[in-house]
Amino acid sequence: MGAVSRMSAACALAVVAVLLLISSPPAAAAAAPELSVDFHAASCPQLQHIVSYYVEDALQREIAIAAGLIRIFFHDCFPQGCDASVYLNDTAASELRMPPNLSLQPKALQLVEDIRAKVHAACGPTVSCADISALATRDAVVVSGGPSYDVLLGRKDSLAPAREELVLELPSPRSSTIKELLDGFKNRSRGLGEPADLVALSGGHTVGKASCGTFQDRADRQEDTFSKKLKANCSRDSRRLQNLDVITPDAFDNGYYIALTYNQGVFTSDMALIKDPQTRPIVRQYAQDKAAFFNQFAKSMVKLSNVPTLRLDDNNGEIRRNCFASNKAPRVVVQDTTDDEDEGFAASA
Ligand SMILES: *[C@@H]1O[C@H](CO)[C@@H](O)[C@H](O)[C@H]1NC(C)=O
Ligand SMILES: *[C@@H]1O[C@H](CO)[C@@H](O)[C@H](O)[C@H]1NC(C)=O
Ligand SMILES: *[C@@H]1O[C@H](CO)[C@@H](O)[C@H](O)[C@H]1NC(C)=O
Ligand SMILES: CC(=O)N[C@H]1CO[C@H](CO)[C@@H](O)[C@@H]1O
Repeated sequence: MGAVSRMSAACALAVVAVLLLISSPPAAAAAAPELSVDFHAASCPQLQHIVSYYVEDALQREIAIAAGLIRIFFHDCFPQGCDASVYLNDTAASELRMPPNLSLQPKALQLVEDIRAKVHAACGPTVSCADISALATRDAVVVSGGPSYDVLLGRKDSLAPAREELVLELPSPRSSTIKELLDGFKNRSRGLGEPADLVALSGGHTVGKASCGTFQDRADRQEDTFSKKLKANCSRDSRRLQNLDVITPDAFDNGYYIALTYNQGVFTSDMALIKDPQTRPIVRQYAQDKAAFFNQFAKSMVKLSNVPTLRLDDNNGEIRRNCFASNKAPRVVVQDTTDDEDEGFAASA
């Protein structure tokens, strides 16, 4: 990820910018409702270059943003499908104010909004915050050393935050039973109910950090040397951030699973993975075989991005002009139109 690839990305952007000047932008074609990898190929050919350029640039300055993006994506997609509902922070019902948010990283949220502004400047308002968040997350996984995977595009942004009951189904780091965790993962047809999905997606912790409050239950149990160290470190500095992968905190690799085989999991939910006979063999497999983890992580991320839309507006949302706020006033009634594919454009007029 050195100067060369940054330069070629910059050149690609320059070339695209020139092309844009000499060709008129494509008409706002009616979008097909099906998601596809090349959904924006005609309307925003430079999309993937723009996203990867700015993600790489941000991660070179601060690698911790990778964990922030992965976590935000999970919190966005898990409750009601990937719709950038978690980004809305201009309403009292904002998901960012709900307990499971565990302080989503403001810098990572802001990065997606900054990239949205670049994409819309280049292509017009044709790409949703949900699509940009999905691409930025995939790029963050790759830049930090993890596997690549295809991202299906063409999603709309929600008009409102997710319902609290759905947000509260996000897995709790204090959860000690695999059954409880799996129940949430497979509930509401989320399609993440295979134990391997739970184990592989927990592997996102390979680059994660957590504040003392989120693992205080484990630290307070003082059940082993590791929990005593966690407690001692938090007593010294309660505002410290604990690495969730204590072996290779900044690299996307299988260090998290290796640490688990030594019972060095930070959350109670991490420890559940190595204690339960259903998930323990999978943890051991990933600890020995990074490729097996990468293979399943890529599959499970695709499944996560396909969690069905549980919104009242189905996928007839909008293309937000600002990821933090809906284009419409809050409380707007979703119109029942026959030509609803372009609602995002209509809404902006
Ligand atoms: C929304 O979040 C962004 C990023 O953290 C922040 O810059 C902005 O001030 C927030 N807006 C509100 C109304 O809280
Ligand atoms: C599963 O969904 C039902 C509603 O369909 C809800 O009442 C229940 O709390 C959910 N369970 C979990 C573990 O998320
Ligand atoms: C506790 O802090 C020490 C000193 O900063 C550090 O070396 C150690 O890795 C920390 N323990 C854990 C479990 O992270
Ligand atoms: C970033 C953010 O808004 N974090 C909030 C998450 O929710 C807790 C309480 O549920 C708030 O205290 C945080 O400010």
